[in-house]
Amino acid sequence: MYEDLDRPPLQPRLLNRSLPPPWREVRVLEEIGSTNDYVAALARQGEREGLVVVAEHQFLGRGRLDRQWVSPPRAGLTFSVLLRPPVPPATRPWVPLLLASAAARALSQRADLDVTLKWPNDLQVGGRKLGGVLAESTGDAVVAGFGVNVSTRRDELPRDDATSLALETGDVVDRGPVLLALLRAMGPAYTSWSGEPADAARLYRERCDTIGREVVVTLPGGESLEGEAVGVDDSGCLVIRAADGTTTAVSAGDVVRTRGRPSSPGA
Ligand code: BT5
Repeated sequence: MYEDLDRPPLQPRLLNRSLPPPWREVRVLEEIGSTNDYVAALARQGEREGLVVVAEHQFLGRGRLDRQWVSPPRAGLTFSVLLRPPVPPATRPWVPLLLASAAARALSQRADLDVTLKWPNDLQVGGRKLGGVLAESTGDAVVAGFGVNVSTRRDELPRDDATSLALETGDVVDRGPVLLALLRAMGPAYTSWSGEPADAARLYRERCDTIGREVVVTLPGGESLEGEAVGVDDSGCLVIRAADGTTTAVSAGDVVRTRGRPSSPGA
């Protein structure tokens, strides 16, 4: 029995019915430190691509740059997928971004919301963080971990600018159908991808709400860069144009948007 009626457990049998390729299996774990660590360990042991591991409770969830991903049991979706994309190593970083673009589209349709991407890997609604993606690779495997807040209440979220599907829609949202919608969007996006960075970049730009905004980007070393985010190039870097007209392509960092609305999101 579970006590919170808004948070029913996932049903592996339903989740494993009619999964599109490349997904082979959705494995539901009751509790694990990090689904990314679990899947990466399996990848190193030779696990084939197409495994999806979901945790009902993840107690050591990781974000980028040693940050944490926190979510109460069964409040959100915390899962990782294993892929072995037949593309050169330099192209692999596009795989999680391609999946994130498909995820944003699926969440938008499913919940009737405008879910966009904040560069590089946030799923957001109106500037509020709904989810995030942590991509890691081991050998030729890509492990893409997704955290999505589903029934999470305001007092359970770690930041004021975080949100959940329930908070945005005002409805009770069941995680099972949301996970299926995500996998059904991400599977075909992956299998139909040409492997060309430019094709993944086009899909990513269509969903990226950072482009066209005035931003401050904090770089991993602590420095920051200010200017207009004018695009995301074909290697996934955010291109910033400073007030003096110089442009810089940034490969990692955190974006704080200061103002501006994208004039044409696909540009
Ligand atoms: C991310 O990192 O947004 C990537 C999160 C990926 C989590 C998934 S869950 C399944 C898989 N297994 C893992 O161990 N991880 C992946 P980043 O951009 O670094 O954002 C982390 C920051 O987001 C934290 O420092 C908090 O400020 C904030 N944060 C933590 N939990 C959050 C939540 N539930 N909702 C919104 N923001 C959150």
